[in-house]
Amino acid sequence: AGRESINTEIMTLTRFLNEEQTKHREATGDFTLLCHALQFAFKSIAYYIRRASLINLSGLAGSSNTTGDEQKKLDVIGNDVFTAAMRSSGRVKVMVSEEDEEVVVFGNKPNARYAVACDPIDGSSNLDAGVSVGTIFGIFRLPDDAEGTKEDFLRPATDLVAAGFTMYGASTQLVLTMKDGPVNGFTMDNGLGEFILTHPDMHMPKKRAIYSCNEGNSKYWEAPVKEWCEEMKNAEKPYSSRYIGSMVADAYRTLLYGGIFAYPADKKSPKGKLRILYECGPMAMVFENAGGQAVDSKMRRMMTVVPEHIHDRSGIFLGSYEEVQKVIDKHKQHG
Ligand code: AHM
Ligand code: MG
Repeated sequence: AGRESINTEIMTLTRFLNEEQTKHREATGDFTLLCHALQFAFKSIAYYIRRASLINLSGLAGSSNTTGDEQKKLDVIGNDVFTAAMRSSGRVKVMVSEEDEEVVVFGNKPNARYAVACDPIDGSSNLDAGVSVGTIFGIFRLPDDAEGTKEDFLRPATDLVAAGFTMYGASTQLVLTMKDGPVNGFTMDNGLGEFILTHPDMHMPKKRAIYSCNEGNSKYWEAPVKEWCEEMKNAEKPYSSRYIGSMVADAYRTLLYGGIFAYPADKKSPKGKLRILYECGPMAMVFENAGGQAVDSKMRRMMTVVPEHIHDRSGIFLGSYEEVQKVIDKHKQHG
């Protein structure tokens, strides 16, 4: 019988984080500890999503089971797991979650120097159908005298020290990038219970491949967006289209295969749908660091857009450098 070849030198996320820390002599280890807490949150959320239909977590929050126990919707569980992990890390001063109207302040622990923005389970309308969902996160380093308020988040994504997302799909994927750094992709090995570095230094294709947008909204789109989309369909070799309706899944595919993901602002949603702080900004950082581009519906670089409120929305075009450039050029033509 053939012996299984076993790689005993794998790069786990834990090892990766340790090696990153030793590269920075001034590092205190606080960021590494925060990442360990993130890692635990991802593992837990992945676990609960996999078990969801077995242990009856799907469906709406507030409904009760036969014994009258309160049932929590997965959205709520995801948020609770994430919040608990951030709190217990002792390194996070303040957090914004899509699930909470206000910022969550963890109090004045001496080593809490970070602010974390997250969408714990993005794409949750897909959950009950078993379609991939994920967690999106962005991390800011706070000044030493920061109080931990919502103002700490009203900054552009260029201020993020790290960002990324997970996708709970056929396997659990984690995409992580640091400021001006490479983009690294990890895959969860369920047997080991570890994220393994499977996609080091990701670079996305410069052009073509798949376009991804909700064309059901095209009636409401502005003229340049309509034209841009028509041109992809009428190209000599028309583009392929895929739309899952889970940003993490649509973005992950776009990152690997190339193309563009768009959720433009339109006549129905003049501000767009997706959130600047914990959807657009972190994704823009990942795509730029992988060689792509990201702009909002006014064709501003997404990473420079500053939200006025923590839950502000924006239109977004995100993808291969040249594919996003086509959208920008189309808008310029229209003046
Ligand atoms: P959510 O945060 O409420 O899950 O909404 C965000 C999701 C994204 O994952 C996805 O890109 C988009 O909404 C899909 O929207 P639509 O159903 O309008 O196409
Ligand atoms: Mg979301």
